Amino acid sequence: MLYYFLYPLAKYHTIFNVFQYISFRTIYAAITALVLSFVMGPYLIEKLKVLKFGEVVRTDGPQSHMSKAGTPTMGGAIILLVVVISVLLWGNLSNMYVWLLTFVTVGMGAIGFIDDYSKVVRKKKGGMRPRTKFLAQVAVALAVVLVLYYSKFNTVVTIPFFKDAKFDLYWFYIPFAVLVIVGASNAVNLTDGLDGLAIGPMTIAAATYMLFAYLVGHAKIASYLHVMYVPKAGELTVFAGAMVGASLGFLWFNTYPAQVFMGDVGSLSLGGALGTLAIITKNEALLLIVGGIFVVEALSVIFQVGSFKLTGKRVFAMAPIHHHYELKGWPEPKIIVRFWIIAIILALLAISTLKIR
Ligand code: 57M
Repeated sequence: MLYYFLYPLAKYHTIFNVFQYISFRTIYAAITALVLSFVMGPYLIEKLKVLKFGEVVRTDGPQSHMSKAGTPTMGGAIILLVVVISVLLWGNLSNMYVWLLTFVTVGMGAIGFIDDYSKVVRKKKGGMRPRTKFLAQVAVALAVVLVLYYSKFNTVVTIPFFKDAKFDLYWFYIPFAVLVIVGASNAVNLTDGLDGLAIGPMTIAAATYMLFAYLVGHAKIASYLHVMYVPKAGELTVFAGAMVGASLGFLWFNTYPAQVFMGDVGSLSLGGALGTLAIITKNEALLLIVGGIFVVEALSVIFQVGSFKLTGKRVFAMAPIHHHYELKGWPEPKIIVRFWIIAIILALLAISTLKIR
């Protein structure tokens, strides 16, 4: 919004020129989101407590988690609010991609909210029916992917590290992109089981796609780096910047020992946003590296359930994999920080694909 009101003033004073620059607006979108989180966080956490939106901890998990019962949850609503306000302030709202990304973020958040609400407030065991939840996620993702597809979005997928490995998926891009968005949304949800475990790698992944959005949206840089140029995708840098600020702001309160959990309202929306960023920046396959922590967490569940069903034996002491390390006796902060370190290494590896191919 500020872009509309303040950039036209450049004809009176050159200082207002800065509002046209994506880099400037991204930095301030991140700072706005961070400051808003700090300011609104304590108030909203208090509100969640008053509303008795407290976590119901499962009794069959690691026993150390029982002390976390009653921690305010659904804090993801703070993240959503802060991202949306920051994007409305600093984004160019005539950009279709900004609206599509906002739609997925808010849409997945709404599904998560309904699920949390039924678990936490209405005390419905297990929350929303998994089938209903999954179909709702598919509907949100499909709506966005169809808009992209019918606006002649590039359906070619590139493979990281291989310059000439390009595949045009044609109409098959539709289910593929839906899978990326829904998969990312659920993988982040599975990861969100220790204090700061999901939001740390999320901050790192959003920062990585913030960089990619800027590069692929800039014709000259894209051509210099030989990456696919995606006209108008540069504006998503501002959105990703807001995600980085909001995630860091949430980490402030969610770091061990957590004062608040994000709930599905946070994990489903952030995961969906990350998947959509990967799609629109045309770095879909790179998400396997950027979001490597989320991928490994999801795979651990797939292997555990698959192995248990087929052979009756477990691969891990407990899935998702962070529970495995907890049961092996690693202190919670050690698991969390080690996962963050791996997320940073993966982000650097992903950035290196710009040169190594
Ligand atoms: C949600 N939710 C956390 C919090 C957070 C298929 C199966 C693997 C599914 C999986 C599952 O349900 N995962 C999705 C995970 C929960 O956190 C809440 O949920 C929100 C995210 N959706 O924001 O509101 C608990 O996680 C802990 N937590 C923290 N700090 C945080 O910042 O400590 C969360 C955020 C919280 C808190 O204790 O209550 C969760 O883990 O439930 N199911 C599982 O993960 C279960 N695994 C399982 O059943 N494994 C079996 C299967 C795969 C065969 C096995 O390995 O044998 C375990 N989860 C728990 N207990 N809690 C089992 C035991």
